[in-house]
Amino acid sequence: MDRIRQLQGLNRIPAVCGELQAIRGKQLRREYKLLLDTGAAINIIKEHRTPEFSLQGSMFSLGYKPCKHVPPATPRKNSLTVNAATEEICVNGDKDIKEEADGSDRCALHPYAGPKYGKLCSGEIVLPADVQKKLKCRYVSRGIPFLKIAPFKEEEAYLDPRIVVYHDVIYEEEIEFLKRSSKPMLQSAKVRNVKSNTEEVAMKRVASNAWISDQANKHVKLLRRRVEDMTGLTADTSENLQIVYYDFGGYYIGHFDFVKEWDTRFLEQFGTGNRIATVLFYMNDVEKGGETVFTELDVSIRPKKGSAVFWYNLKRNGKGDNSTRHGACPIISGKKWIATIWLHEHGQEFIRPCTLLENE
Ligand SMILES: O=C(O)CCC(=O)C(=O)O
Repeated sequence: MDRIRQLQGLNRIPAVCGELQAIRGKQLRREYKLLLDTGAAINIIKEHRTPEFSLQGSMFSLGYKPCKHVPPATPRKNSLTVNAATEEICVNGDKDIKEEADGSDRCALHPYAGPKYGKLCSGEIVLPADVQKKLKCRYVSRGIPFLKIAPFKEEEAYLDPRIVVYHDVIYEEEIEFLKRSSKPMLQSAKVRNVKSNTEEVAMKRVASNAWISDQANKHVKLLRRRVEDMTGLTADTSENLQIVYYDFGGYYIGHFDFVKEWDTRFLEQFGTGNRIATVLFYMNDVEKGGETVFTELDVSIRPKKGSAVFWYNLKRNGKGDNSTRHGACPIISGKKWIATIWLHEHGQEFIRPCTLLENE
């Protein structure tokens, strides 16, 4: 029952329904009752666990109400079918539950998830081999004297738009500091409601977060400096460091990091322009799930402790790049800690000069 106690300790619990099938070793069957913090619904998790936890042709869904079980047509070894019916993660509890003719609820694809979120998370879609073979790894020093001794290990995840992963760029001591200092401040993570111009807890995102504003702290200072070396951009106008913690079942469906042009109120609040780029540090390995997926590009990045992913959210012409829609896959086993820095437009004028070309 430890897992359930752990879940009940959360501010907000995503109900998890589904059947997981173990494919190796001795099977243990467990039934769990989940009480939602709303008190409104009870869900049951049926789990078959083995010491080597693995899943086969299973169905997994997140929501306030149990989803209709439709067995997958062709169960695949070692894979997780997110929802056999829609082949997408379904997020109930929002307005997006469709009523079936027979009156039952059915998981409906969240309109903002992006068409491939579920398939990328289940591993059904992977980056095509012809795209993959063009990707390279390299050492990068960018003429910075210190980096000549200790260059960054850069791995391309996608070429256009460019998404790169830097390995071993956040260290144990820094990770421990960030986890320790953010833990007492963690709260249910919010998303922006454009209509009300407020931040609110929503089923699009199930995670906890905290903001580290202590720019004077030596770890934060060093990390920001490293971000500048990695990206070549200035972090002077960036937002505070955001620490995000996902527990079992936590996720963030497909979304953009840039602010839409018409959301002028939000842009004005920043006062430093739009979020030109994102740097996302992984602070632990995740046992199963938790990949960062780019739903328009078929890119899936597995969290690896110490690495960081970097991409531009804006094109050179200042417009939001719609191909950067991304999300965090549900945590199937384990937990996930990340630290994010959003770099802003102001101060980058000479570093990344703009263009008037429509497509650049
Ligand atoms: O957790 C991840 O992998 C993605 C997080 C994210 O997209 C965000 O916090 O905006």
